[in-house]
Amino acid sequence: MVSSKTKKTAAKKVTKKTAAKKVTKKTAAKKVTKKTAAKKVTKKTAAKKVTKKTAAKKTSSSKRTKVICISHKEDCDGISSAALIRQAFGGDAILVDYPGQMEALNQVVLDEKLKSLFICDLGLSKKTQDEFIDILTRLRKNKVSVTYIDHHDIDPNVVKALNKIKVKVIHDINECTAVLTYTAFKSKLNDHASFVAACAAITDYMESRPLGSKLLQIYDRQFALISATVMTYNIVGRQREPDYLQYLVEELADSKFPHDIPNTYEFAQIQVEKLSQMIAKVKVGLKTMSNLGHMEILDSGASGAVNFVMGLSGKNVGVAYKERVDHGIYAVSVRGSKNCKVHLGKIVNLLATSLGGSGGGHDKACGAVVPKPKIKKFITELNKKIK
Ligand SMILES: [Mn+2]
Repeated sequence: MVSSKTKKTAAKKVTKKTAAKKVTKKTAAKKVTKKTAAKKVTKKTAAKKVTKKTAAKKTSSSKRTKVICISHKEDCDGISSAALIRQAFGGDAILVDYPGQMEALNQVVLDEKLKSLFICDLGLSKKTQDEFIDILTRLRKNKVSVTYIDHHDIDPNVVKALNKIKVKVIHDINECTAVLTYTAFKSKLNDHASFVAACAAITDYMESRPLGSKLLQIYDRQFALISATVMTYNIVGRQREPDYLQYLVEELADSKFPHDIPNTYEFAQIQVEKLSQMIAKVKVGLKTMSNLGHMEILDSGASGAVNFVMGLSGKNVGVAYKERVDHGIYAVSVRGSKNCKVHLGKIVNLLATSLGGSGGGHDKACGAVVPKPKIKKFITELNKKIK
C-alpha cells in the first residue's frame, strides 16, 4: 500500500486546512503542499512572484516519478489489468474491492511522487461518482496523468466531467477491462499479454465479444479455459492475502502462465471441493419469489454462492447476501441468466441507493451494499422490477 498512516493524517490536515485556502489565491503552493516550508513561502510576497512559474514547475516534473495502478482485486479481469499496466508502464499496483476504491484514491492523491495513475475495472455508483470526480480533479490540478479504464455501466455525465479535466477515459461496456487495456497499450506489451487479456475475458463472460474473441482464438480454447479458471480460483480464494495477489500481478506481468506459478492447480482443487459443498447447501437453503431465487449465506462469500442460487432456483435472477455483522449491512451479489433481459447493474444501483446503500455493475452481474434492516425490501423490490 501507499505510504504510512502517519503521513496520511498529517498531510490531510495541511492540505485541507491551510493549503486549500491559499491555493485559491496561488497555484504554486499546491505543488509543494505537504512540506511545512510551503506554508512560509505562501505568506511572503516576494517569494510569490518567483515560485509561481519556474520553481513550481520544476517540482512537479522532476519530483513526480511514480506510476500507480489502482485495480480491482476480486477477479481475473482486475488482476490481469494491473499486470498489463505493470508490463507496459512499470510501477506498483494497489488492489482494492469496490468499497476500498475511494480510500485508495484518497491516499494516492496525497502522494507527492505520483506521476501517472491508472484506475482499472472499478465501476462507479451514484454514491461514489461525485467524490471520484473531485479526487481526479485534484490529481489533474497537480498535473498527474490519469487514465480510467473500465467497462461497468457509467453515468454519461461522469464521462463528460472526466473528459473536461483531461482524464484519459477508456470505456466500453462491450469488452472486459483487460482486453481494453491490452488494445490501448498493445505496442508496449509482449505477445504473452494477449493471453493474460484472453483469460480475463473468459472469467468476465466476455470471450465472445469482438476483441476478446480475437484474442482467445490465438490460443487453444481448452488451454485458455483451464488457465483462466485456475487463476480465478486462486484470486477468489486468496482475497485475504494481499501479498499473494500482488505476487500474482507480478508473475502475470512477467509473462508467466498460471500453471508456471507454484501450487495454483492444487489450490484450485481445494476451491472446487468447497464449491461442491456449496451446491448442497444452496439446495437446502434456497428460497424463491416469482422472478428470482435468493438465499442468505452464512459461512462463505455471497459471490461464490450466487451462481448456484440462480441456477438451482430455475429463475433468471439469483441473489445471495451475506451479513457484515460489524458494519450493519448486507453484502449482496446478483446474477442474471442469459434470458434476463433487464440491466441488473442499473436497477441495483438505483434501488440500493434509494435504500441508503450503494451498488451497481454489469447487466448480468452486479453487487450491492444494503443496510441490514432493508434487505427484505431490497429483495421484494428487485423481484418487482425485473419482470
Ligand atoms: Mn471486469
